[in-house]
Amino acid sequence: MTSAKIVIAGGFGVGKTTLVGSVSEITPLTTEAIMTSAGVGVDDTRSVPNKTTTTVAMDFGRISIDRDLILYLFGTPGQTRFWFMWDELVRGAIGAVVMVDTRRLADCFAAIDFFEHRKLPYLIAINQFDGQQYHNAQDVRDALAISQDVPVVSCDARNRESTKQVLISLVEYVLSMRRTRTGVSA
Ligand SMILES: Nc1nc2c(ncn2[C@@H]2O[C@H](COP(=O)(O)OP(=O)(O)OP(=O)(O)O)[C@@H](O)[C@H]2O)c(=O)[nH]1
Ligand SMILES: [Mg+2]
Repeated sequence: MTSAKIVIAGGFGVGKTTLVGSVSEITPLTTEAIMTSAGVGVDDTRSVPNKTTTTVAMDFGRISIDRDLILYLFGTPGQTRFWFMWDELVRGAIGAVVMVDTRRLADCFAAIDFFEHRKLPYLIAINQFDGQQYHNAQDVRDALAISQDVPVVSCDARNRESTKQVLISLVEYVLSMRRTRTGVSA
C-alpha cells in the first residue's frame, strides 16, 4: 500500500473545494469562512455569483485509487492574501492539479509559476462551468504558454467520476515523468 500527497491549486473560486468534496471518500476537512461585504471590490465573484464562502487555510480529503494507492488531497486557498501558506502545503507532494476557469485564465498564472519554479509536476484541469465557452486543450495550452508535456484535461468539479479521472491522469503523468528521469522505460 502506497500513499501520496496531491495539491489542488488554482485561482479564487475556481472549484478547488468543490473538487476535494466531490472526490473524497471521507468527509473532507474544510476551512471555509463566510465572505462579507468587506470583500466587495477585493474578491471578484462575477463568474461565481452563488459563492458565499472562501477557503482560509486548506481543504483536506482522501481517495483510494485502487487497493495499492491512497491519495491525500490538500486544497489550497485561492486568494493571494493566503498564499504564504502554499510552501507548507506543497511539502512532500508528488504533484499538483491546477484548476482553470477559461473565463478567468490569468487567475491561474501564479499557481503555474509556483509549480514550475519548484519543479513539481502539475496538470491543468479545466473546470467546465455552465455557460462557459468551450476551448480545446491545445488552445488552453497555447494561451497558458506551457510545455507540450503538461496534460490539459477537462472536468466537472462537482462530479466524482470526472474528478477521480483528473487525479488518475495526474498520477500517470507523475509516474511517466519519473520513468523518464530515471531512464526506465514504461
Ligand atoms: N456550474 C458549476 N459551478 C461550480 C463548479 N465547480 C464549482 N462550482 C461553484 O463555484 C463556486 C466556487 O467553488 P469553490 O469550490 O468554493 O471554489 P474554490 O476554488 O475552493 O474557492 P476559494 O477557496 O475561495 O478560492 C461554488 O459556488 C461552486 O458551487 C462547476 O463545475 N460547475
Ligand atoms: Mg476553496
